[in-house]
Amino acid sequence: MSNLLLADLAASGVKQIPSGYIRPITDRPNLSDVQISHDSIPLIDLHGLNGPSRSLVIKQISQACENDGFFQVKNHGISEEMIGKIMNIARQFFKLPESERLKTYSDDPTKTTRLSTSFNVNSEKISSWRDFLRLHCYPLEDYMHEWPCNPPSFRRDVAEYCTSIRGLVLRVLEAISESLGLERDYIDKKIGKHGQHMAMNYYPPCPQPELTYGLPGHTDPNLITILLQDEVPGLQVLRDGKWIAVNPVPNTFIINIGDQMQVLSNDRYKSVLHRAVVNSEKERISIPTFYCPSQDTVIGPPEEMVDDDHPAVYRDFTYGEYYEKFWNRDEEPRRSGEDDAQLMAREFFKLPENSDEHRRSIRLVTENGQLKTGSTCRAFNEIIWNGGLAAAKSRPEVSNPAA
Ligand SMILES: O=C(O)CCC(=O)C(=O)O
Repeated sequence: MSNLLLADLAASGVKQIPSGYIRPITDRPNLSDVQISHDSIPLIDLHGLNGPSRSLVIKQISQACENDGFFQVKNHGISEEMIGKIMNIARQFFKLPESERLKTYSDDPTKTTRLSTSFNVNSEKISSWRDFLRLHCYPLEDYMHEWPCNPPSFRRDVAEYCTSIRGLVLRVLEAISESLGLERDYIDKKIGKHGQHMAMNYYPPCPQPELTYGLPGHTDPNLITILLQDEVPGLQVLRDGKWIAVNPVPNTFIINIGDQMQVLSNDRYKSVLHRAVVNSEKERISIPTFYCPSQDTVIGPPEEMVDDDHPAVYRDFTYGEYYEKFWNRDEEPRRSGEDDAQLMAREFFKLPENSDEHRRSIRLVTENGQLKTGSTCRAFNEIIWNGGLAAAKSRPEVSNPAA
């Protein structure tokens, strides 16, 4: 056995998890302390987006993004048949013989198609109970030729799914733009050529689920994530310092705000910590689609979101810069509570609250009534980061990591 993949270790019938998967006592899922209820996150009916109830649905989306960072959607326009097909193809893929799966194995996070295990085997100290296949999928023609061709309908089924999910994402992005008081196509235009990745997560049954995670607490570095999960519970989100189980509702998708959306909303919308736990009985599959800006897109709070009462919380940065920071942080992307959230990648891009830069930017805005508030803040941030701190700090070159 190669030991590269978890599925094969798990299938060998181990009764105890290897020590590399065991979390310290202070960082275990504490499964008995998780809140389980049916209305864990709002369920929004997207049917109303197409008619006179549009503004009502947009309000629901706005509240969910502000309060929960997560919501579920029904009447999203993606057929049950397509949902069944994509789940089936993922299940079939993870049942292929190990030698067949390993054809796509790589531990290099810059690869645009790869099967791997855990989270980032190169940097993490403790492994997670997960294998995953990660695919870049927009534009399709750039990536499809790299995808597995076994099962035989893999490329066709996955391409159809990606196209439909992209349609859903674009409708949701329009609604989110409107909910922030921006032009309907603001985000679409802002994120350059757009990027879309998907993962197929496979969590085998785990003999000691109380000792490990499928995925430890993290926020998503991208713009917005659309998650499909099978009928086995496992996803949990953090609310008010407490983990809440988001149990599966058939034929719905779970949508969550990613870090870039939090920045674009100038912290009005929340990119919330979430995690996946495992269980001893059943394997679980989840299929997130990570929608992203293109690497060269400059992200920062839009002028329209910045005023005297809401100074810009972040400096401008490129998504490529952010993504590199996300993957290359010294510590693991494992966050078990709100305090730890201070260490998340987006913290590196904040304008320090009580620093001279922040105070001066507020003073500039309030003392000069002639100038438009948002642009003044933005202009000042640019001076600070391009000519000031950046010169002192020497910003890292933007490389070309997998987006
Ligand atoms: O499996 C899940 O429910 C969560 C997956 C997830 O958070 C991720 O892949 O980043």
